[in-house]
Amino acid sequence: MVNSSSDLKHTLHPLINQLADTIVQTWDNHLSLSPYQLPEGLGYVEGKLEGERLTIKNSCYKTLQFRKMHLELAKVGKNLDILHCVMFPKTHYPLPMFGCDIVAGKAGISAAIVDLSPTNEDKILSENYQQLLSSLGEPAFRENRDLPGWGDIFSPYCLFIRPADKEEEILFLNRVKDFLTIHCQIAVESHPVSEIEKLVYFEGQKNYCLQQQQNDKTRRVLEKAFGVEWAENYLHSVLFDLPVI
Ligand code: BLA
Repeated sequence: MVNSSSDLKHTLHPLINQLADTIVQTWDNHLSLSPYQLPEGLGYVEGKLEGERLTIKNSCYKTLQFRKMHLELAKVGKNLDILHCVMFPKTHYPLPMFGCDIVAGKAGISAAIVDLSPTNEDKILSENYQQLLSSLGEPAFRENRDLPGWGDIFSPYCLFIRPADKEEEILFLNRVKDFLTIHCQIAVESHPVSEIEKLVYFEGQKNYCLQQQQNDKTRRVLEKAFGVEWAENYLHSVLFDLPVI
């Protein structure tokens, strides 16, 4: 089992590998990373029930501004590859949630999504985020996908597409890098809020996590490989856990 986690990487869709490297490099360029300890036994997991084998590799960090920065790479059977990434700010920093998901099947990437999702009272990104995100210009992708009902957590800058070709895949990768760079730059210059205001950001993060937990597509993949109880625990304690306040 010694090499299994590095082996996984080489079997994934090239965009997932490239994006995983870009995410960690961008984090490392802007922030001072410390390791984040995931719950025991949930860093590298393999499951197989009635369905196909599911292999998951998690990397997790924390910084002064972020409670948890989670990057997950997963492979389901031979043909379904997933990248999942969420940055959870500490609740006394007035910062949105960064989230990114890529799902690649036999026919290529079916879903690529990235957003900076507001957690403040009005659920509107602050002026500094809006200005920098607007300055990136309108993204030009041929196939935009519709958000599901629980997707009301996402901002107007949310990008949810099916890339049409390699060029669009690289365009998406660069867009994610731009979102991350903006987020890291604003985060390092941000100041903590009061104990009272912190509750607003806690509620915002709670709402984000509760909505994400309603994604049946994620839940189904996990349930098929690990069972209902394991999937529920994983969704609550690793993918979308709530901070302790
Ligand atoms: C969709 N997520 C999906 C799909 C699968 C997964 C199989 C369907 C793909 C498609 O419709 O083409 C599966 N995603 C997973 C699994 C994990 C995962 C198993 O992350 C983890 C182990 N999802 C997120 C985050 C976002 C997100 C952070 O985890 C956004 C920031 C979004 N995924 C997201 C959305 C859909 C999706 C919006 C489409 C859901 C729908 O159309 O109903």
